[in-house]
Amino acid sequence: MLTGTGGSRDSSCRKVNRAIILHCFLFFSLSRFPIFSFSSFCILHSMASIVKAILDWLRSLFWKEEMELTLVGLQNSGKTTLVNVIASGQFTEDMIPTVGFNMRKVTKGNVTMKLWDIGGQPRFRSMWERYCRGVNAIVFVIDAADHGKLDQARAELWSLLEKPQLANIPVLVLGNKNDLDEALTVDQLIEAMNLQAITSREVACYSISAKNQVNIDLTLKWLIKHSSSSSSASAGATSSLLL
Ligand SMILES: Nc1nc2c(ncn2[C@@H]2O[C@H](COP(=O)(O)OP(=O)(O)OP(=O)(O)O)[C@@H](O)[C@H]2O)c(=O)[nH]1
Ligand SMILES: [Mg+2]
Repeated sequence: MLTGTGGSRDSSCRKVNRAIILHCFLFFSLSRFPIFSFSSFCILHSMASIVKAILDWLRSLFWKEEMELTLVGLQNSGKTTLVNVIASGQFTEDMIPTVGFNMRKVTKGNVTMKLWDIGGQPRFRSMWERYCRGVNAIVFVIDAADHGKLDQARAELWSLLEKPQLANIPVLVLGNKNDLDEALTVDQLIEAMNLQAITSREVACYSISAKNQVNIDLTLKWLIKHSSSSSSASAGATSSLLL
């Protein structure tokens, strides 16, 4: 099932409509009573906003979330670059291929993400499954501009997803390097990776550029949605497939 951005826009419109109706109802109900004037309505409204702000602040103090994610994908696809961009917002051109794995903890708001970044060279691929077990989500990064490696990327993705230990773990497929002219679009990537054929788990696919920081916020949003407390939430984005 394809879900579009329209879904999330509709829901925020509904929220705004509900808020307007609630405010009108409150105002007209209170104005029937002589002691409630427009100014008392405004005072009540500001008090409610202050209480809400205090509750939000208290919630942010006590509500902390931890999640684990594993990034896999062929060598040179941009996994380590993406982790650096998520962690520090910095793009570094000269990257050293990852030997084995890196682990990085990144905190975004109330969510602390433990990011396992595994080397993509053939000799490290046998480690992928082990590091993907039990994580909240698997992030499979593809160099969308490297057409020569797409078949290999698809084979590795499917081989990983067939592992029984990884059943049901949500997967985010990222077509990186969309700043390059030859990069596949998200629809081309969905087709090239045969993502429509995945029926037993949630899959989303975004086109990103770690270099130009394109769709990094969308990626983070999807990841945070899959932290343990909110893992039942569905991904609502242009290229999400809920299969
Ligand atoms: N043009 C472009 N280049 C990128 C982008 N992201 C990463 N790169 C470059 O791609 C190369 C490989 O990046 P890495 O992050 O080392 O790739 P990796 O997937 O971690 O590679 P391994 O550690 O060997 O598995 C580096 O030269 C990066 O600068 C991007 O969005 N656009
Ligand atoms: Mg790396």
